[in-house]
Amino acid sequence: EPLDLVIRGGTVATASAEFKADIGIRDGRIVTLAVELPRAKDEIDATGKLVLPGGVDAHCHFDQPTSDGSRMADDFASGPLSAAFGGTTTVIPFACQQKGQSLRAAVSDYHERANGKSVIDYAFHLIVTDPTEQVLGQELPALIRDGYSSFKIYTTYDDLKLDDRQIIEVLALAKREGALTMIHAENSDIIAWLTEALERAGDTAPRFHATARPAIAEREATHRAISLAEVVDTPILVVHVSGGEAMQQIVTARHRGTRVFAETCPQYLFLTADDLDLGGFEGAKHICSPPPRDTASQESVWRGLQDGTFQVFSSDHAPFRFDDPEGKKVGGETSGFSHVPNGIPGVETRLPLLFSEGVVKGRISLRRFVELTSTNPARLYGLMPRKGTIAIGSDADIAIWDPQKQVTITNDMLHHNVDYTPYEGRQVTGWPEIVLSRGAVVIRDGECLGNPGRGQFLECGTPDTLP
Ligand code: DUC
Ligand code: ZN
Ligand code: ZN
Ligand code: ZN
Repeated sequence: EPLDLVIRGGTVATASAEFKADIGIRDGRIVTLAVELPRAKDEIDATGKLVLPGGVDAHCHFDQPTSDGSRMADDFASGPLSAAFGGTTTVIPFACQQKGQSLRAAVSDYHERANGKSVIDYAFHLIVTDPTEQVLGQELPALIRDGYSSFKIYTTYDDLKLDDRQIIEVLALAKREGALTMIHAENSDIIAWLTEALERAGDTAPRFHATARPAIAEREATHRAISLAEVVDTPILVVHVSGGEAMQQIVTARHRGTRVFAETCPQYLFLTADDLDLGGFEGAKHICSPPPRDTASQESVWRGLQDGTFQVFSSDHAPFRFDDPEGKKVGGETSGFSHVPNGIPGVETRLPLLFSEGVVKGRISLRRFVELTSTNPARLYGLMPRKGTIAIGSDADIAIWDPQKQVTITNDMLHHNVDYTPYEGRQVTGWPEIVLSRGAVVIRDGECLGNPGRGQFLECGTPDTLP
């Protein structure tokens, strides 16, 4: 049977190997890998290029309602489109339960939001904010079996956070049902107390967001989350880890034998708290939680990417426009940092930033890059072997990467609906040239060739949390 497509002459990289091979694709899947394949109906010349499994962005927020009157700028069309332009072929955004809402209702709501829009495949993590008896006893176990096998819980934000008892109940359920719990770890009361003190003193400029959410608040909640997971004896994944203090809790726990996984994001490599201090309200562009810290933290995070402390590198794309009363300015420019929606865009720049500063500059290997950005998230969230690798039988989700291309990042070249990028003016080496989703070219030379809605919903299987 003839092949639909051959990707010829490139250097294939997976999490475990780099080799020259042609890739044969039929019906959207990789069916052969060989040194020299016969001609196919369609051919892509990848000579001089890297052929990588498309990125899996396991932490991004699209069209997620907020409680402060703000609105996310990206929906399930623009978010995945922007991801695809940056070499990502699978996104795992969140379906967030509102307090008082059934989890099932939340899931159908997000399916409606996503239906017919995405250009690439997507799954959902749940966000559990209201672990009632109904949710823990019936809804969540059924949803886990239906392909929603990971969920996030919060230790902060009044409308999202769980107390320790609730966290234990949720973790016990994750253990029983074989799900993976992701934890946002920041001590809510420390933040509230510091915020009130800052506001009383009139210190409400954007940079005080970082003062109000110090590393110690993250360290304490990370320690506590790990302790609760140890009591239950179940794995957890700590999301958006910002620096050395929280990392130390994770490393120490792992030495005790706890299965604690960790994620970090571009903002902790490329921004510091000084980026919240740009004069006037400008710094609000970089308000996210946990906040970016200092250059020593950036170095710690790089070390963690090198030494295996981190398994996953995600964007935490949380898109709010800057110059917009439904964005960063929802509370007005003078009402202070505590009224600014938390989050920054980054779904399109995630891979180029890590490739350029990590692989090109020799901080991490190409294999490690693939592992952190594609293979590990696919594995941990139950999408392997369909996603996250280049192997026979896997979906032909592939980024053909030009490792030499020089790009100056500017917001007008990006495809999100946000009116700024935190990385404006930054020079990078390496950018995806062609992106395939299930064997179809969706991006070529800066053009989208895939229709919105061609992306499919993915049911996630059991998370692979073995060490
Ligand atoms: N946590 C996230 O994961 N994203 C945006 C804001 C936050 O606190
Ligand atoms: Zn979070
Ligand atoms: Zn403690
Ligand atoms: Zn997030």
